[in-house]
Amino acid sequence: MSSVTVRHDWSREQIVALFEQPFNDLLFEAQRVHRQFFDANTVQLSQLLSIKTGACPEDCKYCPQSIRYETGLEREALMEVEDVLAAARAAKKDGATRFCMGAAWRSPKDRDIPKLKAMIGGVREMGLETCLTAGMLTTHQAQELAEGGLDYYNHNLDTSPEYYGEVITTRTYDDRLQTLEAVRHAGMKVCCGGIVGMGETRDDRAGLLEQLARLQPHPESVPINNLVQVPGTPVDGLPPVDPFEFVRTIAVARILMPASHVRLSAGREAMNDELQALCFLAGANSIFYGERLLTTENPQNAHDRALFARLGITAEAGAEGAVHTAKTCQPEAA
Ligand code: SAM
Ligand code: DTB
Ligand code: SF4
Repeated sequence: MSSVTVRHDWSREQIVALFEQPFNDLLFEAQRVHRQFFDANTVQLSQLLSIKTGACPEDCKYCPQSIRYETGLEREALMEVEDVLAAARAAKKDGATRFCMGAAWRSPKDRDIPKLKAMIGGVREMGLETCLTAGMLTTHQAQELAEGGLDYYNHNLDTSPEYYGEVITTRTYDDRLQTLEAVRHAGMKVCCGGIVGMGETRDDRAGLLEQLARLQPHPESVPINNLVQVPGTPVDGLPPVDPFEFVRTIAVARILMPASHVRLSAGREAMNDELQALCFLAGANSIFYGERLLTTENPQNAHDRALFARLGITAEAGAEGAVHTAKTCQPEAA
């Protein structure tokens, strides 16, 4: 069996050719790659918290938090540090190893940085990995956050460069790449992925993965979101992507970025257990855990624990070795 090397030069044609393989061949290859870099039965658990909700000036067509769409979401100011830390404590108790704080901003204001640093420092002291997603960053802001102990910054490319203009007009693809560059420059780990199901073509999905695989180094964490359709957003009501095409997207991400954690991200609430199991088989080895994403629902913890137990999956140990093993998670019904 040939060993896998980490490459940054995949062409669009090569990536499309991976997508076009028979499903079984693609999953077999993804699983082969996965096993060279990871324990195939371990999944990392990240928990999200919306620390500042709604009224975002950007026009991302998928997002319930944009002020431009009537989604019925109540706007909320930046949370208090103590409330964020209480949520992080609960997430840790439930077994999450990374706590991801999300703010509905175009970019943070410099005056917000000290409060964000206090949140980051407090979460880190609990032994959780820290992640923030708060829009575009300047080089200086990225450095400040890194000094505050931020492990990961999440900033997605969302889709291919060609389709991007159909989804967002208030910031460019290049703006996003610049923020990713600032994050890297400051020495933080990159969490960067995209969304499937916004009316894009397979070529666009290949284009997104091509851009991600071109990043040097690859993002350590690659969230693949299945669009959560929210009434009031312009993409609500689009035909959902064929579930097998979603699994293919995960498998191709795994093959292109063999050493990265590929996260089966938003959209699990609308998936059955069998589809999620196929995503794990395709090489997904991280999920958002906890009953809420940012503003929409996610599966119940008990359900996820039961699914892990049925599949013999173990949650990845955190820095302090906190684990929820398949052995300790009993299925709801044997
Ligand atoms: N405002 C910041 C930004 O956009 O850079 C951070 C928060 S934003 C909600 C983080 C990511 O969530 C987006 O880039 C997008 O990929 C994802 N997202 C937002 N709404 C979604 C939806 N309805 N379905 C799936 N993913 C979504
Ligand atoms: C990511 O790629 N997905 C997460 C996280 N990064 C911030 C957000 C998903 C949001 C889904 C819609 C919502 O709950 O508002
Ligand atoms: Fe704002 Fe982020 Fe939503 Fe875009 S994805 S509208 S930037 S919160």
